Parts: sequence; C-alpha cells; structure tokens
Amino acid sequence: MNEKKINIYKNIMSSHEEWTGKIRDILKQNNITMYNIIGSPGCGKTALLEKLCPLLEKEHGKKCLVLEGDVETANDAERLSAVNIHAHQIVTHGACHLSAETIFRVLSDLTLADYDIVFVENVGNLVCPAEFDIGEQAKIAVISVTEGEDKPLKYPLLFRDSEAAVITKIDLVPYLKVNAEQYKQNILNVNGKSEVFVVSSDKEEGIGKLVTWLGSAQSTNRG
Ligand SMILES: Nc1nc2c(ncn2[C@@H]2O[C@H](COP(=O)(O)OP(=O)(O)OP(=O)(O)O)[C@@H](O)[C@H]2O)c(=O)[nH]1
Ligand SMILES: [Mg+2]
Ligand SMILES: [Zn+2]
Repeated sequence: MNEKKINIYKNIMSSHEEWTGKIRDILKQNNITMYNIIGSPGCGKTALLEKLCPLLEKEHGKKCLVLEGDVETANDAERLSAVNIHAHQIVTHGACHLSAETIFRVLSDLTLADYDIVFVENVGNLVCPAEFDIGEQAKIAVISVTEGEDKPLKYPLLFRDSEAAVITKIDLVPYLKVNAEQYKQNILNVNGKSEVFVVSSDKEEGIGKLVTWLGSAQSTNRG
C-alpha cells in the first residue's frame, strides 16, 4: 500500500516538471519573459496591469499579453480588452491556483510571436499560487495597504519566492491606520533581496519605477 502511494507521488511531480519545462521552452523560442502575478483577491492586480502594459509598450516597446486566472467570470480579461490590452481569460471553476499544465495548453493555443512579456494574473490568493511554479521567470507579489502590515510575515512563502513586491493603493494611506514603511520593512525582513515598489494605480503614482524595472529586465533570473 505504501509503495503505491510513493509511485503516484513521483508521477505527479515528474509531470509537473515536464509541463514547466515545456513552458520554458515555448517562452525561450518566442523570446518572452513571463511574470507570475500573485496576491489576495482585490489587492489591485488587474488595476496595476491596466496601467503597466500601455506604459511598457510606449516607453520600452514591449508588447504585453495577459493571462487572467479567476475562479469564475471573464471580468478581468474584459476590463483589459476594453483598454486595448491583449488578454485571455482562464476560468478555473473552483481551483484556487493556475496549474503549469493549464498555462502550457493556453500558451500553445496562442500566437506568441508578437509578444515580449506575458503577465499571468494568478487566481486571487495569498497562499496557494505561490506553491506552484508555472515556468515563469519571476513571481511578483502584490499586496495592498488595506491588508495589514503583518501579512508578509504571516504568509511569507510568496514574498520569499518573489523577485519583486508591489505595495498598492498607497493613495488610501491617509484614510487608514497603517504604516506604509512597515509593509516594506516586513517584506524585506522575509526577503532582503526583494525589489519593493510602492504604487497607486488609481492616481498613477510610483508606476514609472516598476515600468523601468520590468522594461530593463536586468535581473539574472529574468529574460
Ligand atoms: N484607491 C485605490 N483603489 C484601487 C487601486 N488599485 C485597485 N483599486 C481598487 O481595488 C479594487 C480591486 O482591484 P482589482 O484590480 O480588481 O484587484 P485584483 O487583485 O485584480 O482582484 P481579483 O482579480 O478579483 O483578485 C477595485 O475596486 C479597484 O478600483 C489603487 O491604487 N487605489
Ligand atoms: Mg484581477
Ligand atoms: Zn490552489
């Protein structure tokens, strides 16, 4: 009985690695950098992408594609399409993260030659998506100032595994009992190497630095 369990576990692991390997191949063939965007429901992932993608194209000539992961609805892909950002909705019908197999199948069906950057907006969740590699060059953690300064300490895996963290909704700080500097400090306490960006998508503040970082892709892990 124990032997059978061990065999099944090995099969799952090797198939996951096969999918991520295939994704890396497809990205390399098309010279694409893929980012896995992860954060709680409503932290502002889509609002951030709405601002980032046009600026990446305008200022760095980088054409972006967004894969949107949600449990239900095509709302986010529709929001992005409405502002002329190329977006493809993935509806998981219950699953709380995007699997490498799903990402591979979607990428295989799309014409990728036109794009330089693929952003995958993972299903809104601060825990589970961080556990599943999808062949990305880097994870980017997103956390809004309304969530509480201690969240990077309570949910450290995402922040530990991300090359960058984006603190969003900074325009709301005057209305909250929060300390924006403490968010940054707690992220750095979990991962001293993380880039930290502080933005308001609403007021278009702080976005420029993130655009420069994404546009230059200087990091060793990124394309
Ligand atoms: N004040 C303010 N509100 C923001 C900002 N960014 C996002 N919001 C609001 O926060 C809410 C959620 O934003 P979304 O972009 O949908 O968040 P999300 O992380 O994509 O949400 P899910 O995809 O459902 O997980 C919306 O009402 C946005 O208008 C910001 O910078 N400032
Ligand atoms: Mg969204
Ligand atoms: Zn999950």
